[in-house]
Amino acid sequence: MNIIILGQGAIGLLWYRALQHLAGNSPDIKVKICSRPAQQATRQTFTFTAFSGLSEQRPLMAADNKALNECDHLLACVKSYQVKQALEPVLPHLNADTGIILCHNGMGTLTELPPEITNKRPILTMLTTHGCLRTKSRHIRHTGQGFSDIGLVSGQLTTGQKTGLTETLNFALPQVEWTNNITEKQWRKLAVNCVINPLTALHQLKNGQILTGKFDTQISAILAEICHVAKSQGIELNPAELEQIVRDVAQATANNISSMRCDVLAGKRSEIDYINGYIHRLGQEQQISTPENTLLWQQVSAL
Ligand code: KPL
Repeated sequence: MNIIILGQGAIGLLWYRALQHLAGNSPDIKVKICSRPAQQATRQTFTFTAFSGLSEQRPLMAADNKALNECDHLLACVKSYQVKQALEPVLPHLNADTGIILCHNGMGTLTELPPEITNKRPILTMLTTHGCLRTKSRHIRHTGQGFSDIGLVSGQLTTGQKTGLTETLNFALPQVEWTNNITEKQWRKLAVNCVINPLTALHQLKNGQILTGKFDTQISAILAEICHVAKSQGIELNPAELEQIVRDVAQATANNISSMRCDVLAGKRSEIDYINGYIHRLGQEQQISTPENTLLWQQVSAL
C-alpha cells in the first residue's frame, strides 16, 4: 500500500513517522511526504520525540509526480482553510482511484473541492485525538496517545479496501477504527470544537477552565443551535449527550491550550470559519437562527 502524507504540521509528521516505522518492517507499505510547490524527491530530515520520550532524527522522503500517481491513499493533514489550496496542485497527478483522507478540525471543506474530482474517487475523513506538538521547525513531539476514527464521506471502497486501510493505519498508530457513521462523529467533534475552541481563545483559558460554571448558559445555547442545524442535515444529536461529551473532553484536556487559542496567540489564522462559521453558514442557508455561534464566529474572526 502506497500512502502519501500531505502537510508537514504536527499530525502530518506524526502519521508520517508512524507509517515510516511500519514500512521498515513491511516491504509492501510505502510512505512519502508531499512537499509543495516542487514534488521533487529531496532528502531532508526531521526530529521526532516519541510518546516514550525517545528522540530520533528521521529522513523525510518527498513524493515526486510518479509517486503521487502510484499512491493508493493521500492523507491530507492540513488546516481546514488550507485543504482546497493544498489539494489543487496535487489532484492532477493522482490516479482516478486514489482515496483522499481529510484529517482536520471543523467541517465544510469537501464542498469547496471541484465536484468532478470528489464525485469519482473515495473521500474519507479521519478524526483523531492524538496529542502532538511541533515544538520547533521540524521537531515533532507526540504528547498524548489517542484514538482515530476513519470512514467514507463520498465515493466507494470495497470491504477489503476498508479493512486493508484500517489495519495498516492501526498497525502504524493504534487505535484506528473503521466507522460507518463518520458524519455523525464529525458533528460531535464539531460541537466540542464549537464550544471549547472559541471560549478558550476569547477568554484566554485552558480547556478545563470553561467548566467553572460561568459559561454554562452559553454552552447550552451553542449546543442547542448545533442540534437544530444538524437536524436540518439529517443528523440527530442529543443536547444533553453533547454537553456531557464537551465536559468530558474539557476535563480530559483540562491543562491543554486549544488549537484555536494557540493559533490566536501565534497570530495565525484560526479555523473559526469551519467551526462556528460553518454553523453560521448552514444556519443562514436553512433559515435557522444561530446567534451564539454567529457571535463567536464574529468575535474570533475579529481577534
Ligand atoms: O480539538 C481540540 C482542539 O484544540 O482543536 C480540542 C478537543 C478542543 C482539544 O484541545
